[in-house]
Amino acid sequence: MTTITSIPVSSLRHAPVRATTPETPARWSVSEIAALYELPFMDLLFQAQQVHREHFDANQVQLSTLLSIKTGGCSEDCGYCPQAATAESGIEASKLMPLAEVIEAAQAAKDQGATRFCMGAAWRSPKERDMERVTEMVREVRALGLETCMTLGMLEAEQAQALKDAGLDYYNHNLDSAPEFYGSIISTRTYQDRLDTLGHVRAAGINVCCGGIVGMGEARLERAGLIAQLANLAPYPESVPINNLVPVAGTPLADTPPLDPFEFVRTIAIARITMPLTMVRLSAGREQMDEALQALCFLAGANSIFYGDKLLTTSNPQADLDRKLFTRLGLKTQGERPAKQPLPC
Ligand code: SAM
Ligand code: DTB
Ligand code: SF4
Repeated sequence: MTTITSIPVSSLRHAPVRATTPETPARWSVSEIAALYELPFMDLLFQAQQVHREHFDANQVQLSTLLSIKTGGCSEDCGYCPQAATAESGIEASKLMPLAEVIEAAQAAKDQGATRFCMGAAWRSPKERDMERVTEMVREVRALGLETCMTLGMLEAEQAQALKDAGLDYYNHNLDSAPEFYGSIISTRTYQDRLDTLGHVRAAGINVCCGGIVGMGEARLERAGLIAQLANLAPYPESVPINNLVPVAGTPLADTPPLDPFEFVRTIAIARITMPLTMVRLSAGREQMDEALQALCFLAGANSIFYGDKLLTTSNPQADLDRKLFTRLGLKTQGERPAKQPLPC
């Protein structure tokens, strides 16, 4: 097993050796990342855009579509989540979705232009009887010519290996926040539990998708702490979803004041600078953003989104609105030529 441990802030205060490969990532101290947050907004975005252009086509986005294959009734107590059994969100617990429905949704996502299909389950961790069914889903979705991603909660080493054997491309498991803030949001699993799962996923040879949520009432230093944890994973994740809290009625975080939108953009920019080769995904919260703010997120280095009218249980911008936005911005999607620029009116 690959053991990953959370890094104490004190051990990170040395000068970083900058490197651009995930295998030899730069070591980022929390204070260095906090200093990036303090930069004038324009300087930060300029730096992020430079890093972005060194490694990516700045006019291209990758599209992943989500499907909740098992919704609600979760035994965990994540304070942001409408699917926790303890949340009074009105979400009914459902059983694991039949394979045929999953395939149908995956085909529809492909037809809309998604290249990756991400299946999420409201579990603490999958049970043995679930493994056969989820591995079958991976095989069938892959057979459609889509990349596959799953997010099923904590995994043991053998479960990660079984998913790898079925052909799983990515596993999503988020650190969610800085270790110092984590305990005020979740009590039913530890930060180390999450790092252990990431270790099993990495050891099985599955690409790691790992990010977090901002706007949960954390301090700027704690946002910096989350980015430090992600950027100092060796290798750092191939894919980093940055979620803006979607405040859902009936959850403990329902009344959290919204984060300053520029602080969200800063977080995207800093993820790009500290993890130059990762796909930075502009994730939950897009429905609450206007198009200009989303464009700023792309300028800051986001190059992937969740695409499709629904996230897991909450809504996401309509796919046709996203396509219109791509056209207006001249963004092309993975495997596509640049969208034609509209004439200025
Ligand atoms: N149950 C699995 C687990 O937690 O590991 C997988 C599904 S869980 C819903 C996936 C991720 O969605 C969470 O780790 C969290 O980062 C994100 N998420 C859940 N509710 C959210 C919300 N209200 N706003 C933003 N992100 C949210
Ligand atoms: C991730 O980081 N964000 C996605 C995906 N990974 C699974 C989930 C967002 C969920 C938002 C709340 C909901 O729709 O239930
Ligand atoms: Fe359960 Fe995942 Fe929601 Fe936590 S985030 S309550 S583990 S579904």
